[in-house]
Amino acid sequence: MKEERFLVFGTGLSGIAAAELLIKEGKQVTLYDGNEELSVEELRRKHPGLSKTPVLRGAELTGERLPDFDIVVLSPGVPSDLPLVEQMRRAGLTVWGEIELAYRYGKGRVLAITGTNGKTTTTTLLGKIMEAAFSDVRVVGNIGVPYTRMAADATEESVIVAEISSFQLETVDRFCPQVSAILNITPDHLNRHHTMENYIAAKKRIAAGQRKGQLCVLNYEDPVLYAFGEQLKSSPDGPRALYFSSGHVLEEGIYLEDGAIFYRGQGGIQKVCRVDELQIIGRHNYENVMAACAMALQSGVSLEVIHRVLTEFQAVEHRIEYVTTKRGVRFYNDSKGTNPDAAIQAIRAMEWPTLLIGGGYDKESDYDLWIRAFEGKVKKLVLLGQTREKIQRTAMECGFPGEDIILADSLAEAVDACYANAKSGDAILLSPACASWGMFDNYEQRGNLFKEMVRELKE
Ligand code: UMA
Repeated sequence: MKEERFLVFGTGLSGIAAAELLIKEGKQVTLYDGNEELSVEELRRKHPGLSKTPVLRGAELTGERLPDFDIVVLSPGVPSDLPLVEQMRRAGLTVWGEIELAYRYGKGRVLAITGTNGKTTTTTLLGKIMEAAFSDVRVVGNIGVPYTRMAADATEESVIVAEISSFQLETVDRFCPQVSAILNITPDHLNRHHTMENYIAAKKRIAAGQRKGQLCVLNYEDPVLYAFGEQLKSSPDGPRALYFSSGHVLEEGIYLEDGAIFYRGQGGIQKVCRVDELQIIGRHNYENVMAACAMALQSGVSLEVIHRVLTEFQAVEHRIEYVTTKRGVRFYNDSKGTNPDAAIQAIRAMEWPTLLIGGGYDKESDYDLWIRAFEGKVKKLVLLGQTREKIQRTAMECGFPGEDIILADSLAEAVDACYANAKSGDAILLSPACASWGMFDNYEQRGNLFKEMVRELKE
């Protein structure tokens, strides 16, 4: 196949990095963006390495021009069934995504993670574990650092830890990670993939190029992924499937039992860690931890190194972030819980009787699903901001006892009310289900203030 003339579709993070990689490789490159308004001058100013690269916008790319190219590299945001892309295929162009391009030009061992939720946490954690064990580790992909940017100077010794989205998987071909993982699959991005079947098929492509001797880590509790694992097990030339489970003790794999994570392989059962040694909480996070551990163990990292990194690993700031423990009461900052969906995840993650601070700016959300997710765990609901009465009404309609609701006029008052009502073994969680505006500039300011107040509380 001729591989000389490339058309890079999209001039965002991914397209720019792809074009720069191809230029470094001495290829002939043209950039294309569907946005007619794109300022070519600004693009060239920001990326001087592309000063001589032709740029086409919108209708400037006509059917007659397509034979000028051999390969089109799609940015993840460009749907692979776009009529223009279909036209390119008909004109004989090979369609690659940026992941395929980076894989073909890059070197090193690739560990790749996909899934609907938890990708970023798992990728970040695995990156840290691998960094503790290997000298050249690159954390790339959907996480925000294009894989193509890291591909050119990677060596055989490099370890590439890649977060891969379903968008990116639509256009892989030979991409072949040494170890892959699919964390979970629930409906998402259906406007792009049209059907759940297409979305699942895209996710499974992470393992499509894998062969015998390689590994695919899958969630035993997810029926689609369990079935996929069994299918892999019955195909002799495909990768080996290894499960992680938060609900079952496995004969082989990594699982949660009695508050600890165990790995069971050929050498018997080994304890990885107790979950109370972790600084991230919630079943969804234990699943992320198990997936990252399985991938690291299969890559030859010792349990000792894994244990050290696991116990040091912190949640993303303001997202179910552990703050401190005082008088036996644990404090969590989930100021980033600015909508009911995010706040539901946070309350689900609480494994203790919880005093919950909620409320804020009114985005006209419905709060009933959030209240129902309390499932008897919330001892006191402390409400503030514009939405406090609205949430109070919804809570009482949903059967939450009115006497356990406290209306506060400030965050300081809310923190004090929680602390006064908490006893050892409880948790205090700031997870407002609302934006911070009206009382704060942004959720970061709200979360930082909460942490400051908590640190000042007397033991
Ligand atoms: N464009 C077109 N035609 C289209 C669509 C886009 O011309 O039909 C052009 C736009 O005008 C724009 C460019 O393409 O100039 C944008 O490309 P892009 O949307 O692929 O964005 P990038 O900046 O290249 O970022 C992409 C990923 N974006 C998407 O998947 C939408 C980033 O993931 C990723 O971090 C980055 O590559 C590096 O690999 C973001 C994301 O939202 C974080 N991902 C989704 C998610 O996590 O849910 C999947």
